[in-house]
Amino acid sequence: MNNIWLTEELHPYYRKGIRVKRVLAEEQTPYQFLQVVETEFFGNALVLDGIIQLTEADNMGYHEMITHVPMLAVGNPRRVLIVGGGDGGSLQQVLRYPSVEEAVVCELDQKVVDYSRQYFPAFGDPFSDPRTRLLVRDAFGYLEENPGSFDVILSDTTDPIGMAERLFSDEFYRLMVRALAPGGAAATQCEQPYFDTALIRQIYASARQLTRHPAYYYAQIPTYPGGGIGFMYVSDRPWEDGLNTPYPPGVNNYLNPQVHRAAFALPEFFRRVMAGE
Ligand code: SPD
Repeated sequence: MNNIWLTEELHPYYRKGIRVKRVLAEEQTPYQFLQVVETEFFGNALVLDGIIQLTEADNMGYHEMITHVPMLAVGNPRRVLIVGGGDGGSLQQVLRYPSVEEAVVCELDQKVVDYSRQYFPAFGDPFSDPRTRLLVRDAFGYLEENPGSFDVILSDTTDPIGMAERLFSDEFYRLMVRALAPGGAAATQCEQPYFDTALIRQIYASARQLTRHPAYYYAQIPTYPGGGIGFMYVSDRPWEDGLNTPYPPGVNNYLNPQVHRAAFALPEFFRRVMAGE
């Protein structure tokens, strides 16, 4: 076993590391420093600007939870928009639904798509599915141009640093909700309760102004800071609508009915934060 560690420092007061076998690819794209590494335990990992985005071993918790919670709540989603998501992990889950007629992926960095297609074959090359439309562009303008258009929107982004910061703003949430069709639902990458409390609270407040049933939920992802990450469910429809919807064809590796319900249970300190107590 060699001694190369990928040490991530997303927060100035916290570090974590995974042991790396070798670097498979690295390139400075027009937007970010992209690496694909082979790790000792987690399989291949996609790393952007030094931050782990996904690994083969534990991405299922992220992609199944960001995707299926809103998709199941809507029931028979036909049009889906993924903001970011150029790795294809969420897209793979979206395309499991026979009801989906079109899945638009609005990803700024073509290189994320290209390298992911090469190094994450388990995603099944969802970009070659005829229902997929890849738009290599910024999502803000696209949301503005498409009010009332999508049954489900997923904001599958990097962390709120640099160019991605705007994707966590009130303005982004306003545009995203405006782009939902009536009865639609969105889920967004919404960070870590311990480290990002103020940001999550601000987003929740914004989502409450815009929709009737926003809710925060959480998934365990060992390679993310704190061992997991949360999502904001944003809709006029309660997330519980999804509890009795049959799963789409294919295999779940993280989501089951118990996990679905439990993901919305918040630890007491964080429940108080969200309740404004
Ligand atoms: N701190 C890491 C957060 C990563 C969120 N993006 C994941 C992209 C997977 N499609």
